[in-house]
Amino acid sequence: MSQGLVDIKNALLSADSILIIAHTQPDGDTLGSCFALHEALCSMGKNADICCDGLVPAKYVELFPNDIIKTPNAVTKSYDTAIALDCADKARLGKSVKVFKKSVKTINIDHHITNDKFAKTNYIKEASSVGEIIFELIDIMKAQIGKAVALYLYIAISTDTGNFTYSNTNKNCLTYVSSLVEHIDIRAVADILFRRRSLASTKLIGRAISTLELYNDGKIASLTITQSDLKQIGATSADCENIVDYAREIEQTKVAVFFREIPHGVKISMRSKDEVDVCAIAQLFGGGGHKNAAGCCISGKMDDAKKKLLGSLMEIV
Ligand SMILES: [Mn+2]
Repeated sequence: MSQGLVDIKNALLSADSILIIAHTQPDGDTLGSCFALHEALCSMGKNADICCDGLVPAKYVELFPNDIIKTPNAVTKSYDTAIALDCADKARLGKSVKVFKKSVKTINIDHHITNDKFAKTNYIKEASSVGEIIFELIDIMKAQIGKAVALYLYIAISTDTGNFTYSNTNKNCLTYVSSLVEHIDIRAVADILFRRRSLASTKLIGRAISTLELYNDGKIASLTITQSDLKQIGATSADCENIVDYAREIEQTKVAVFFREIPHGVKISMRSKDEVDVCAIAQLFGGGGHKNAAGCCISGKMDDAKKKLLGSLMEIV
């Protein structure tokens, strides 16, 4: 048992009021972790709230009771303890940073090894997800794991591991999830998380695939969406998420690129396989990311942006 987590358990169980903070542009891990901890603390009679500078994404709305989350502006009282979950740095708190700073005790639980330890108490551990760490914390707290906690932890762990397929999927998280499944209808939840999309994003995938272009013997595959595509289909930028994967999944693709027209320029998402470093290419254009997943923006017209980016890519692939 980790002493760091025991200290956090003691801090939470002796706190008068606790504010749990999710990161901006919240994802399944930060939301699932916040709601699981909130539910566990409330079940033990603690006074806890959740705060987030950002809306719950449409696809998660039915999984999380929306009236529990407070926006930073709606937080009027002060909490003696604030705990940030899945935030690699203070900037990820967004406007919630002002309520975080007001608390006497601040705690930061995260699984990004780049975390800059911005709180007074920091617990940074390499784990599949923060959900995995919250499972351990709830276990140490000896809180009951019922339907709600099981659902939230499953959402956190399954989304951050790409439905248990990414390289961060480990024995720990699979063991924990195996003890959660008796409480949840895994097929129904997985349907919502992984096998359902809006009509607009379905139409957008079709439009994007119809623009497929191949370069360097198919090692580079690109997809393109313009603002008029979005308008015609009635889709939003949120519907463009993961479109690049349709190019990445082609057998011979080494680098997949998704070009999306934005006001005054082009937003570019890149995915690569193996040793191809698309982060280095993104950095040439002022962007960044990881070796196999990176992005940047290029101002100006679509044709010029494509020419510039593909030109650089063709030199390395
Ligand atoms: Mn995470």
